[in-house]
Amino acid sequence: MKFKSSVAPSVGVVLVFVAAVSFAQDVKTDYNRTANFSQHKRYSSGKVQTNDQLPGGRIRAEANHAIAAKDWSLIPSRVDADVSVNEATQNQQTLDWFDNGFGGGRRWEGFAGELEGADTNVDIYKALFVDDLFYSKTERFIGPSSSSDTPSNRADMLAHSRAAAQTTTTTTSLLTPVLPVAHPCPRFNAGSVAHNPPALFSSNGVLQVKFSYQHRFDKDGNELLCFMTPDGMEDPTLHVKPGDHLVITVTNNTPSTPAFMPPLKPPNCGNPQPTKSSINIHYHGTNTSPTCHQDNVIKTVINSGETFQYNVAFPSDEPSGLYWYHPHIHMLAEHGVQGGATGAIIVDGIEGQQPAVSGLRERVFVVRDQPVPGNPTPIGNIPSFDLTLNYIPITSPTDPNSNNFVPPVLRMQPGAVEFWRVANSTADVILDLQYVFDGVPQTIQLVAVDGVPVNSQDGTEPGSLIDVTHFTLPTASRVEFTVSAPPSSVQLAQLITMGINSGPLSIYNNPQRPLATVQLSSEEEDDGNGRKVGTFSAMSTTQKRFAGLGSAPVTAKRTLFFDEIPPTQFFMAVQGKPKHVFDPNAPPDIVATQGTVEEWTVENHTGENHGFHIHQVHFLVESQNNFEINGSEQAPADNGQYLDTIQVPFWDQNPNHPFPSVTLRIDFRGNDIGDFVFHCHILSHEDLGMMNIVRVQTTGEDLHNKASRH
Ligand SMILES: [Cu+2]
Repeated sequence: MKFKSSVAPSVGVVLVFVAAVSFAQDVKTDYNRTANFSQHKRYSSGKVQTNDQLPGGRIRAEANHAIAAKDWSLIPSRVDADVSVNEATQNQQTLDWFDNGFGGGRRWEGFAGELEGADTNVDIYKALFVDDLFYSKTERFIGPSSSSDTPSNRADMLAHSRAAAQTTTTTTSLLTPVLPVAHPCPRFNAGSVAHNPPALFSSNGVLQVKFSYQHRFDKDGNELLCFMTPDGMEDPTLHVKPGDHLVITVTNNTPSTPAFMPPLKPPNCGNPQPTKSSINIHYHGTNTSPTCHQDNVIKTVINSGETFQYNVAFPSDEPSGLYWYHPHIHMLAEHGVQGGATGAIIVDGIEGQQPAVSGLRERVFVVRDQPVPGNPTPIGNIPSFDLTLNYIPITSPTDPNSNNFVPPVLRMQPGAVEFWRVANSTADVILDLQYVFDGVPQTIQLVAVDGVPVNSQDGTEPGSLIDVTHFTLPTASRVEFTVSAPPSSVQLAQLITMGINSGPLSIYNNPQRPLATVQLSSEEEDDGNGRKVGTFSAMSTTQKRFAGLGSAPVTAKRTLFFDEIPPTQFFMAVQGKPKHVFDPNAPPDIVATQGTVEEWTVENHTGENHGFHIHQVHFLVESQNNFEINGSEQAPADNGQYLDTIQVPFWDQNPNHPFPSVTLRIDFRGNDIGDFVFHCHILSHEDLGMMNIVRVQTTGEDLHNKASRH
């Protein structure tokens, strides 16, 4: 049987064919995918493939919702675990699904293309199988797998959609919409010279920002998303000071789309009904409040045509460093972040905590990910996702054995020492940064991790820098460090990310690749956004939000763990509670008391890497456990620092090996009370349910609740 792609029929032919297959129309009706049908290809076998250009997360999210909402169990559990022993059966099942209807998306294309050679490359097959299996089933979820429940479900969704369209909160109606701007979401060509993103600075304690949330499609059919200011800045870096208010008025100027999940229960924040074009903004890493109009992601929904205002109060003890903002609608997080609607936040004044960076040239590098053009099979040097640096793509080779990556160019003056501030703003790509001269790793000096200057909270002032030769940067983490320009004798100086082993059950291929090539240039570069760190005048004594965390008494110890029933159900589980995919309407699995410190051990029970992130607070990393026995290395320099995101690498599946874990002190001593989330920050996993809620309440609330229960 050969499914090799050879025919690219006209749109008309495809639509006729689609109409002949009954559930294809249901897909159209329910999910407004008409535009994507023009992408269908026919294979010589006469089967049709939905070469759906939507990124994977959105489709997966739909399937996940369908499963949760309808209690379907169409996907065999743990299918990936026995692919190798039961391959013939799985092969046949997959082919049956393919024969029965639509394969679901670009991964199917890869699968079909590989099918002829599948026998000779079990690894490729296995890697693709999990995703393809899922995608093929996804289409069945969306189609009428049961003739009785689908129409009522569709009616429910349309009803939700209509209700949503009529809902206008008092808050939104009083605000003046931010008008869309022309030519949104511009992007650079490969090989461009890297400059800092545009930047906005607070004054008199406030940074006022207007954002028009917009989109467009690139030449490969991928949706690009961005926050544009009225004067045309794209996702600018937002500079604030401790104690400032960040006031963002944002209008969602993307097209209206149908509801895709049940409405959120009150209390709501904005629209109660999520749609596929909903937006909100998370202020990642900031120690701000999880209440509505601040850093609330669970209930904040801003739909097409709606305007919403944030007023985020940064605490006066916020450490200086690099944070970032990104959309955080559950099930759409991967799509929003890979679309590029993300930017840096800098709490200024780091020279007061790390005088070593006083007056240095500052570079802000926002590293994002996006689909590889043409969606080739990820293998060898062909990654699962391309990276970009400040919107300059790092193009990948088309030959898996080639090393022909094209990185951006970075111009440095000879002899310069610079301060580099790197945000891993990818959805799914773990980075392991290294600065390399002619193949030799250079020592870089760590200044801050996840927005907190290293050794600044408990150590003697000033916080001493940490020398490392590489740094593991999980998705959503930030690292800030100083580097020196290469001597003129160096032929090739690059910032690279080393390859990542994501684990035996991971679908992601993360090869080593360059992020930027340094060119010496004698000209002082001023691109209008270039900027130097402030000049040191006095040590800051007020930015010790986390001081004393290591010696504070621990009031509760908990064990949490990552678990999966791949390919669709991902869990951020709390030991002692039933594990479940994320439900925004569910009560929190952890209730903590304001003013306390807890110790959480977070285990990985799966065969792929995850990254633990908690909103609103940071944690002190006490230890990284059982990494080596499972085939991973501990992240250098993380122990003893205050992070908001940390990688927990894969369990190697050997039942004699203990699970890899991290032990963290979680700091609930701050001002922030309410419900907020902790989750895997590989966003495809978060979209599939790997998220949970913690409630921080005051002692009084705690007593009241106990009294009312008994
Ligand atoms: Cu994960």
